[in-house]
Amino acid sequence: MNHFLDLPPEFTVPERSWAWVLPVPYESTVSYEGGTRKGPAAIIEASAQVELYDPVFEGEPALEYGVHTLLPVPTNHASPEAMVADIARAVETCARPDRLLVVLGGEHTISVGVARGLGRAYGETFTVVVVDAHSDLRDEYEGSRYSHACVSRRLLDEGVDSIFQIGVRAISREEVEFIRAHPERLRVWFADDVHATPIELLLADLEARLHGRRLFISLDVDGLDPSIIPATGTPEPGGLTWPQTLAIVRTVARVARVAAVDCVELAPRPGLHMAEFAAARLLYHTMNAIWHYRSGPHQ
Ligand SMILES: [Mn+2]
Repeated sequence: MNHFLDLPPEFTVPERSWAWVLPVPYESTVSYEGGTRKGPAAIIEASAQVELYDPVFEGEPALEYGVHTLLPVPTNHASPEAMVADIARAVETCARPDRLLVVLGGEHTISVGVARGLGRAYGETFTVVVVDAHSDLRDEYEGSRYSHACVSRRLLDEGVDSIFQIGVRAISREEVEFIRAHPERLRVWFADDVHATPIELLLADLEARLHGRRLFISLDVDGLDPSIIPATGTPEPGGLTWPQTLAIVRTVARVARVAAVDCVELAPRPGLHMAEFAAARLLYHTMNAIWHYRSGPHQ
């Protein structure tokens, strides 16, 4: 099996690795076009091409912290609920305060299992930062409460205290009403507002609301513009730019206590390697930022 970043073996030893990568190639409720089950393997394969030198942090952080890649969580075909329970168990087993968990999906439903597993492992309430084109706040979609279109709603049910969504640009009327009714638990930056506002205002809002919070970051690749990551089930034009996305993850890493990151909804397409490569690079930079700021004043 391949390892994330394809590091020399001495940097992938579990006990000595700060970052643990957990592949979850789960795909069941995707509504438009499939392929997310192939996401984790594609991201891991593409990650071998990522330069270890990160110009922002002026070093090769992966060679400082080490990256261990776990075996994939097997798909439980019984039901989405059963799969979420399996993911929660795997996450609970791996998650520790002195470790960063990086979960590779699969469809967005897996984030519900990540939230539950983290909650159990830490015995703490979590905040979630979600980069996504969609609000995913439907209570039910196409007959399932565990559809990828219901993820954020289920995260709230899992005891997540609040969700900070960035990049939303496809949303239903009922979701807008739900957001208006729950201002204390939902903060949404629509993509149009991100584009129309100096980035400093968004970053200041992130800092004000997330300072010192225990949280996890959920990166739905469709939050970025499809010109960067076109290989996803439900692409939406007008997404976040690359610099906006990196500035967001760096700020979150600096101000909050990040326990885990997931990357979901990548559906690899032949000939579009740029998509999984961008996802791998985004993850590596996110990991580097969390490592860089891990003992910051908020810890
Ligand atoms: Mn999405």
